[in-house]
Amino acid sequence: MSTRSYTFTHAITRAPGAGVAQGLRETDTGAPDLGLFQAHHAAYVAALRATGAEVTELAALDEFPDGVFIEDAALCLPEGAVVLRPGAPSRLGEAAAMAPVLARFYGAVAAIEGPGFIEGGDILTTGREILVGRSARTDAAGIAELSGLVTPWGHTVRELQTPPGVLHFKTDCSLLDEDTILATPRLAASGCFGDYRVILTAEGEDAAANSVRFNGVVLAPAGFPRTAEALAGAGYDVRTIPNTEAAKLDGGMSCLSLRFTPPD
Ligand code: CIR
Repeated sequence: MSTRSYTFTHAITRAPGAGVAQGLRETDTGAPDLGLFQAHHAAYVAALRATGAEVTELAALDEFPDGVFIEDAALCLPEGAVVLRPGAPSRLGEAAAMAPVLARFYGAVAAIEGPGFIEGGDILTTGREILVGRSARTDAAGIAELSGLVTPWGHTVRELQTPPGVLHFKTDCSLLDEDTILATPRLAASGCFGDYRVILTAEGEDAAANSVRFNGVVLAPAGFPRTAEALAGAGYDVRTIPNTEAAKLDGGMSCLSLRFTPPD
């Protein structure tokens, strides 16, 4: 089994911008503090870099307050990159901004043209397959178009359902290794993970499910000690990153980067 779904030479991040307080959120728990967000983001970038990866830090996009959540605008696979089509109207333009950036690394940059929608937060690439959760942001047409693009690259797309009221599929899960997924009890209970090994987030710690395996480490949001302990107990090298400001905008660890190895 390949480790290519979690070992990467590169990552791309986008700085949080001055307008980040205007970012989308399901429940208003107060505006994120830009200075604190920048400090958390710097810790996240440093943790990626500490694994030896080359991290490209893009400047904030002033017109897109959610641009820091760069994962939603593109999907990077070993064979090529896909510019996605966010289902949130205010985020649609973020995707177009990614095309020239991806072209620096990839010969093949495809794009979801629509009419469907698909956001990266709903896509979990496991190495065996690409799981995509239908959600308020990702519809069947978007998933079908993605499938049409990546099937010729040798990937299999499996459509699933993001739990109702949950922003993205990966709000509730993350890949830990080729066989193992970290998931909330509510998502795991749907049975969608079949014969993958599933590690559950601890009670009251659903927000820890949006962690990210990157090379030798698992970046997990700080503040969820029992889940971090379970991961460490299972042998993962956990690095906790403060995430209070991104969390006010429903963001976690995976949304803050694109992770990939450019083709030779
Ligand atoms: C949004 O609602 O689109 C942003 N405020 C949060 C996006 C989080 N992205 C992700 O989980 N992949």
